[in-house]
Amino acid sequence: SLATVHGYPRQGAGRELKKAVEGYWSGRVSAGELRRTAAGLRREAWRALADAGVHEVPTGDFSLYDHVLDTTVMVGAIPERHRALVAEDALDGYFAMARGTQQAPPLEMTKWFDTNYHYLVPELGPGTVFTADSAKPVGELREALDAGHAARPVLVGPVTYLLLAKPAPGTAPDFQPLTLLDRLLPVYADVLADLRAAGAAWVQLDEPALVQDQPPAVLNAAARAYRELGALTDRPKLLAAAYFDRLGDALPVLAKAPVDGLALDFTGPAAANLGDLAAAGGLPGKRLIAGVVDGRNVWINDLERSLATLATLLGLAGRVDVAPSCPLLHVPLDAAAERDADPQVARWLAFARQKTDEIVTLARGLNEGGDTIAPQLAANRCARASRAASALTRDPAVRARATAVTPADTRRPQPYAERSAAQRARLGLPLLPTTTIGSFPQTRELRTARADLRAGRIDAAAYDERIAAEIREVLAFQEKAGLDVLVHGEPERDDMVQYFAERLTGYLATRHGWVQSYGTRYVRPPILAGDISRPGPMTVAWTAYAQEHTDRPVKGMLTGPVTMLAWSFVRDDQPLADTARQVALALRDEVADLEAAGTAVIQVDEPALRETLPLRSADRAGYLRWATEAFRLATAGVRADTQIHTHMCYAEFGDIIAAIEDLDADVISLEAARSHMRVAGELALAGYPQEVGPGVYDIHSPRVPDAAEVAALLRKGLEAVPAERLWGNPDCGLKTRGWAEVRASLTHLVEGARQVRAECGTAG
Ligand code: THG
Ligand code: ZN
Repeated sequence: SLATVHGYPRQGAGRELKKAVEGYWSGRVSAGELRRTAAGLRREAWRALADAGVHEVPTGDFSLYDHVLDTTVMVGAIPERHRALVAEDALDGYFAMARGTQQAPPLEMTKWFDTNYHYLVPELGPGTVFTADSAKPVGELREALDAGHAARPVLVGPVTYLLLAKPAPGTAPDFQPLTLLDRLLPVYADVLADLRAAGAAWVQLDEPALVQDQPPAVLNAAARAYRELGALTDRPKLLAAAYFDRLGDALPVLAKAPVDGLALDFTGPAAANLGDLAAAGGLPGKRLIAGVVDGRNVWINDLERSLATLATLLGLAGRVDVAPSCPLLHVPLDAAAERDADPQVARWLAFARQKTDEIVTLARGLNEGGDTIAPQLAANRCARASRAASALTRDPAVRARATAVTPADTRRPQPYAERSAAQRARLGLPLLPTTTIGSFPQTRELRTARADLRAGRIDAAAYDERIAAEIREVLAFQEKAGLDVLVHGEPERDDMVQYFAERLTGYLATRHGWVQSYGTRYVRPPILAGDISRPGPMTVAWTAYAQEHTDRPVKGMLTGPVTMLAWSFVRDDQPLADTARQVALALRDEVADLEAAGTAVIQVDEPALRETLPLRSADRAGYLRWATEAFRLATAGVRADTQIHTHMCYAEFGDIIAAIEDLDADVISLEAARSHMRVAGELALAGYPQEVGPGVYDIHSPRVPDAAEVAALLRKGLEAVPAERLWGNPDCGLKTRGWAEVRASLTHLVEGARQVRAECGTAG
C-alpha cells in the first residue's frame, strides 16, 4: 500500500501565494517573480509530502487562482470576451477571466460543492470549440518528476467539468453543457497522451459531481465517458475519483468502467461506499485509493477504525492505497503553527501536515503490520480518549440545558399580526422604513488599530476609544442621511464568525489556520471544539453605547447558529443539530441581554442557510428542520414588541422559501438589486406573510445608484409586497466598500424611499 494525497494547500506557510499574486496585480511583482514563487511553493509542498513519507505526490492541483479556471484553460473554453486578452498575454488573460476588466466582466463565481471554496463557472454553448492546452498539467508533472518524486497528475474530470458549467451568455438558458461531452473527450484524450509522453504512469480524473443525485442521463454519460477514455491506447493508467459523499447509483457505474482504479471517500456518510462497493463486486485486479482520513475537517483520525476499514477493503480490490477523503485544499496547513492553542486541544487537531502523517502511518500499518505502528496507535487512542472525556467537550450544564429545550422554546408565543402591531407602536417607523445590513466600511485605520492592539503598540483603552469614535461617526452619518433603523457599524469585528468564536467557551479561533475561500482570499474558520457556552455578553456594550448616542432605534447584530456552523470546522463526535442547538442557546442569551439593555430591533444573520443545503436531496428536509429550529431557538425568547430581523446573501432562494418562512423572523433582508426584485415576487407568490427588505443597492459593485433607480426598484417591490411590509436597504453589509460610495449610495437610498413613500400618500 502506498500513501498518497489528491491535493495539498496551495498558499504556503506564510500565504506567500496571496502576496505574490496580489503583488503582481498591483505591479510590484513581475510575471517572472510570480512564476518563481509559485514553482517554489509547489516544490516545497512536494518536499513536505515526500519527507513525511508520502509515496506518490499529486501534480496539477496547484493553482494561481482556481483549478476549475485552469481546466477551462486546459480545454480551451475561453469566453469570447476574454479571448483577445488571453491571446495577447496568457497570464493577464487568465486573471482577466478571474477578476474581469473594464470591458469584460469576469466569470461567475460559485461554491465548490458543499465546501467553503468558490470556483469560476465555465461558460459553454452549442458553439464552444474545445482545444487541448496541456502546458500546465505537463509542466507541473515535469517539475515533480525532475525533483525526483513519483507523481500523479490530478485533473477535474470531463463529466464534472461539464456539470459545473453554465450556458454562455447569449445561449439558450436551458442549454445543457453535458451535451458537449463528445466534443470534450478528444481533448482529454490529447491531454492524457501528452501526460503519458511526459512520464505519467497514472492520471487521476476527479468526478465529485457524481456524488450528487444524478439522473440516469448523467450516469449514462459518465459510463460513456469512461468507456471511451478507457479504450484509448495512448494513455496512462486512469484513476477516477469521487469524494464529499457516498456515490450511490454512480458507484457501480465507476466500478464497472474500464479504468484502472478508483479513489473513493470512506469518511462520514461516505462510509456507505464500503458496503456499496462490496455489493458492486469490488474492484478485482484494480487499484483503490481509500480516503479514510477526513480531508475537510480538522480532527485527528481514529487510526484503529481506519485500519479495520482498510483491512476490509483489501479483500475488495487488487491493491489498496491510503489517502485523505478529498484534496487537502479545505483544511489549514499545519496545526503545529497554533502555538497559543490549549495544548490539550492541540493534541486533537490534524491539519494538512498532520493528516499526511496519519495516512503514512496507516499505509505502514497495512504493509508491515499493526505492531510496527503501535506507538502511534497508543498515542492516537490516548488523544481520542482525552477528547471524549474532556470537560470542554462534555459540559454537563450545557448538555442538560440542550436536552431540556421544548418545542415552546422554539416558537414565539404571539402570532405575527400581534407582534407587528406591538412593534409598530413601539418603533413608530414610517412606511418603507430604511436601514442597512449591519457593517460599515472597514477602514485601513480600523485594521491598523486592531493590528496595533495585537502587537501591544496601543492598549485596550486606546483601542476602545478608536472604536467608540468610529461608532459615533457612523451614527452621525446615518442620522444625517435620514435612515430609520440605525446600526453601530461593527467596527470592532473583522470576521463575524471569528468575533463570536473568540467570545464563546468551547469555540477555538486559530492564528494561522488560513483556508482558501476564492482566488487570493482566505478565511480562518474557527473550530467548534467543545460544548458551547457564553461566559458573558458579547455585543451588548457596543450596541448599548450606540443607542445612548441616538434617539433612533439601533439594531443589534448577531450571526445565526447555522452560519456559525457553516463557516467553522464542526465537531465530528455529535450530530450537527446538537452543535447548532448549543450555539443557538448561547445566542438566545445574547438576544435576551440585548433586549434587556433596551434594544428594540435585533438582527440575526443567516447568510449560509441556503449554501449549507446538503448535496443529496434525501438529506435536505432533515437539515432544514434543525437549521430553522436553531434559528427560532435563538430568537423566539423575545417580547412581542422586539423586532427580529434576519439577512441572507445570494439570490437563489426558490427552493428554500418554505424554510425562510419557517424562521418566523419579523423582517428579512435579501439580495435583490442584481436580480431586479425577482425575489420579492417569489416571496410574495409563496405567500410570505412578514416584512421584507429586498436589496435596492448592489453592494457587490462600486457603482452608486441614484435616487430614481432606488425608487424604481422600490416601486417594483410594491408590485409584489404591500407598502406596510416593504423595507428599503442595501443588498448586504458595507464592510468591503469605500466610505465615499457608501455615503452617496445611502443618501440616494433614503431619497428614493422618500419619493415612493410620498407616492403612497404618507409624508416621510
Ligand atoms: N467569514 C467566514 N467564512 C466565510 C465568510 C466570512 N465564508 C464564506 C464567505 N464569507 C467568503 N467570503 C470571503 C470574503 C472576503 C474574504 C474572505 C472570504 C477576505 N479575506 C481576507 C484576505 O484573504 O485577504 C482576510 C480576512 C481576515 O483578515 O480575516 O477578504 O465572512 N469565516
Ligand atoms: Zn449579505
